[in-house]
Amino acid sequence: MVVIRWILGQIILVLDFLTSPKAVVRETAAQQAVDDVTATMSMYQFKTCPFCVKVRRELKRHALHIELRDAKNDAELKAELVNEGGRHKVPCLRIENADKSVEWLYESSDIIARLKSQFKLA
Ligand SMILES: N[C@@H](CCC(=O)N[C@@H](CS)C(=O)NCC(=O)O)C(=O)O
Repeated sequence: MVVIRWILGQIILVLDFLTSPKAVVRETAAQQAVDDVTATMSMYQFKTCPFCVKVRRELKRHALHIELRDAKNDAELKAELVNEGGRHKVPCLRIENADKSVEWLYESSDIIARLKSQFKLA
């Protein structure tokens, strides 16, 4: 089972690499404005999780530079996700608001919808 899962993971990574979307190019000031906001976000993820790949592709497509945190192999990050986010499930987007409150957003589709709405993306 572990071997099959590993093989499937590698296939996902190869397909993702081969079909990787092209990133949008913004003017420097516009990209900086987006980067300033995405600097307050991080995404807890597993490298080969298909739902994480789905979100990572959207991040790349829209040039959203969000820190990726390995919640599978890094015990500290995994504990952070479970204790603060509430579940060991990925992907999960951590958003630090201006008032320092923190949102933990689970579900790949909800994460993508939130980013599209926040950055007014098509
Ligand atoms: N419906 C969820 C599915 C996410 C999901 O099933 N993630 C798996 C990894 S692919 C997970 O976190 N499993 C928990 C675990 O392995 O501990 C989404 O779209 O984000």
